[in-house]
Amino acid sequence: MTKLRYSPGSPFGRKAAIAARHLGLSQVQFIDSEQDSDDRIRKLNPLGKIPLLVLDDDSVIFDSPVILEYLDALAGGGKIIPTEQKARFRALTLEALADGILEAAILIAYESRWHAPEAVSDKWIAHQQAKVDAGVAEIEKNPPSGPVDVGQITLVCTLDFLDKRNGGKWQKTCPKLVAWREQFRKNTPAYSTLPPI
Ligand SMILES: N[C@@H](CCC(=O)N[C@@H](CS)C(=O)NCC(=O)O)C(=O)O
Repeated sequence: MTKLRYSPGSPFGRKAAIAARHLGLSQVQFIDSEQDSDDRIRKLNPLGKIPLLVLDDDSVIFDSPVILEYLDALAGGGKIIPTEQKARFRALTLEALADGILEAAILIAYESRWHAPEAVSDKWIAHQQAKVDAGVAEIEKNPPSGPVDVGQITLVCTLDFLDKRNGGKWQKTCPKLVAWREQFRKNTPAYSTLPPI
C-alpha cells in the first residue's frame, strides 16, 4: 500500500491529503508523522520534511509538487494537472506561487521558533512578509476558476496557513480570494471534510 507520511497540521501535508482524497485514491494510507520518535522522516528524506510518499517497493517520493504529480498519474493522469498546455502551466505556476507564499510564511513562523527573542530579525520577517503580501495580491487580481487542480489545492492550504500563523490579514485586502475559498469549500468535499489546520 502507498503510504502518505504527513501531518494534519502541516500545510504541505494537507496539500497531499486533499489531493489523494479528491482523486479518490483509497490505496493511499495516511500516516500522521508529527510525532516520530524514531526520526524515520529524516531516514526517508534527508531534508527531514513532510509530506512524503512511500511506495510499495519502499521508494520515497517528495516534495509536495512531485507527490501531487505522482498522485495525479496514479489516478490516470490529467485530473488535477490539466493536460491542455495553457491550463497546465497556469495550474503549475499557481502551485509554485502559492508554495512560495507558504514557504515565506513558514520562514516567518520559524524565525521566532528557532531564535532567541533578541536574535529575531525584524528585517528578515519584513522581507518574507513582503513576499506573502505581494503573492496574495497577485492572485487576488485573477483568482483561479474551473476544475480543482494542483494550483487551487495549494492555494487553499496556503490561505488556511496564513489564517493560522500569519494573522489572516490577507482577508482584509483580498475579498475575491475570500469568496473563492468559500466557493472552493462548497465544491470540494475532499477539503471541506478535512479537519481544520
Ligand atoms: N517544499 C516542501 C516543503 C515541506 C515542508 O517545509 N514541510 C514542513 C512541514 S509543513 C517540514 O517538514 N518542516 C520540517 C523542517 O523544515 O525541518 C514541500 O513542498 O513538500
